[in-house]
Amino acid sequence: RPSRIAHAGLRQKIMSADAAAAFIENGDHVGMSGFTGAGYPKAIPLALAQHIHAHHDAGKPFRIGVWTGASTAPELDGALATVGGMDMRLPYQSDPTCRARINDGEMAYIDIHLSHVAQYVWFGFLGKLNVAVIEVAGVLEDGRLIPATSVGNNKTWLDQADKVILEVNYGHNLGLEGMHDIYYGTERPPHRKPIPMTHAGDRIGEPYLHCDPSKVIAIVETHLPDRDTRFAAPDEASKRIAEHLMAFLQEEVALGRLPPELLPLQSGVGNIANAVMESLNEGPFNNLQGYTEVLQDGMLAMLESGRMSMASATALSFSAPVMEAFLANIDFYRERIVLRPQEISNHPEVIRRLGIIAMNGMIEADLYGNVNSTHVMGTRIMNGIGGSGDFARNAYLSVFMTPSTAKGGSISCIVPMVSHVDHTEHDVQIVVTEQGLADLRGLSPRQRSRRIIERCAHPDFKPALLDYVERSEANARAGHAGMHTPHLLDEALSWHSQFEKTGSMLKAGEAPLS
Ligand code: 0RQ
Repeated sequence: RPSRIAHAGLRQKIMSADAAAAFIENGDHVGMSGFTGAGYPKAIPLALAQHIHAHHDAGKPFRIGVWTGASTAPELDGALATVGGMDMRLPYQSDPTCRARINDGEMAYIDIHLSHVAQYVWFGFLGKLNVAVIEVAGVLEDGRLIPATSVGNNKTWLDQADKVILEVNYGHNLGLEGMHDIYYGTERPPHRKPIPMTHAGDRIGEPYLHCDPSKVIAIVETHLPDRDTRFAAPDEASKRIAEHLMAFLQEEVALGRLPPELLPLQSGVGNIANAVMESLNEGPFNNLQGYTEVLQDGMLAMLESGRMSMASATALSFSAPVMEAFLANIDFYRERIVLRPQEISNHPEVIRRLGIIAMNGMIEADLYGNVNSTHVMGTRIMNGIGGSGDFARNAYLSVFMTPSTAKGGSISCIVPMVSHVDHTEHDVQIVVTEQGLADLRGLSPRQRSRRIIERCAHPDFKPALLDYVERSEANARAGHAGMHTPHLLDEALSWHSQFEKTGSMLKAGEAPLS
């Protein structure tokens, strides 16, 4: 096969994954590529996990800090978490082993807004980045890099790290070349300039990543596929959520609050978000645009059908069959997809200017519209906030979706008070469950509580929620608390504590807890 490393000097740096991994030292901060299972290094993290394992076997300490774009895959997060090789992980993960280690207290995790990560590193907030490990599709003659299926924080890692290790993955289709738009105009304050973007599809940068060849200490050649991100066929609850949302969007168009082609769409991770995209593909809107961070199967289908004219993202996270269809038609998609660094795909300035419709999943919402996206029962991390906060706070419309119950109906996803807050009442406009949609715009807290219970709560939990609200208000009227956001402080989190004790929230509030 012809070499994908056109730079003669860099060709001298080719070595095995094992030899490359040996450059990474105990205590290093390592910036790895990868965003929602796309474009992450595959051979080096596996080799590194073996090195770490061997050190631990010999009684020697070896743990590193791992910074990425977002979630990766078993070869990276899974392998390093399994050997206890990470002392710090940021900014987002979704790997089961990694999650278990964090929740067991064996490794630290910092859950950061995805748009913040690059600038935190430029500002020096996270300390020195020692090594960058970046997967790319190829290296040009002058040392610039052809990005792979995600951009994430790669520009920043390449710029900020002392040493660079590249994985050149021949499995990535070279038709990706030209799909990326790497913007090099971001400065540190006080020298920042407006980001020159007024449409979701604007190209404001260049198709390649800059890389100082003198920093490259190793190159590993691979031929390995990205994670196969499978989506479940939409279930009844997802279909109902999508229906409520479609009806709402049509009404907003009828009221003149949205143009007929809507505004650029952001769609979160997971099955529900994917199901909503599938519904949008069935009509009635045309000429849609995407301005999102992850392009999943659902949005690609909209590009294919012509329902969506273009989409901007930072990563391609497809199931294997959809990836195959994408590659078979890559020239078509190159005209319609722009892949950007995550500091731009998730930039508050751009999101506010374009007027994004943000649609994200959640774990629970409370009566007043606060949303928990990250913690089960307030203490156990699920994935992380990801980009949901970047979008929710700055969106034209911010929508949060969940089935009304979880775990076979034993948990209400509408609770008196959320057990952890990611998105405050100020950043949440629309809450949707399969029961219905609550439009919270222009409502005071007490109005919101009634609307959320009426529209979104499951019938099994409605009476107890209403009872909680009424008793909270009575308590406030009696002068024991405030009427602005009434709560019974002793009871506000009792649904969660009851779940922890009994495995169910059903009958919460009916009997005092022992
Ligand atoms: O657990 O898999 O063990 O059954 O949470 O729940 O209903 O499958 O929903 O796949 O849409 O994920 C918030 C996690 C929802 C996701 C979250 C349990 C439930 C199940 C998953 P099991 P579902 P989804 C851009 C945007 C934050 C990041 C983000 C997420 C599991 O949307 O990570 O938005 N969001 N990024 O059983 C206990 C509850 C529960 C509950 C659900 N109330 N209590 N468990 N579950 N509700 C993309 C990026 O940023 C990269």
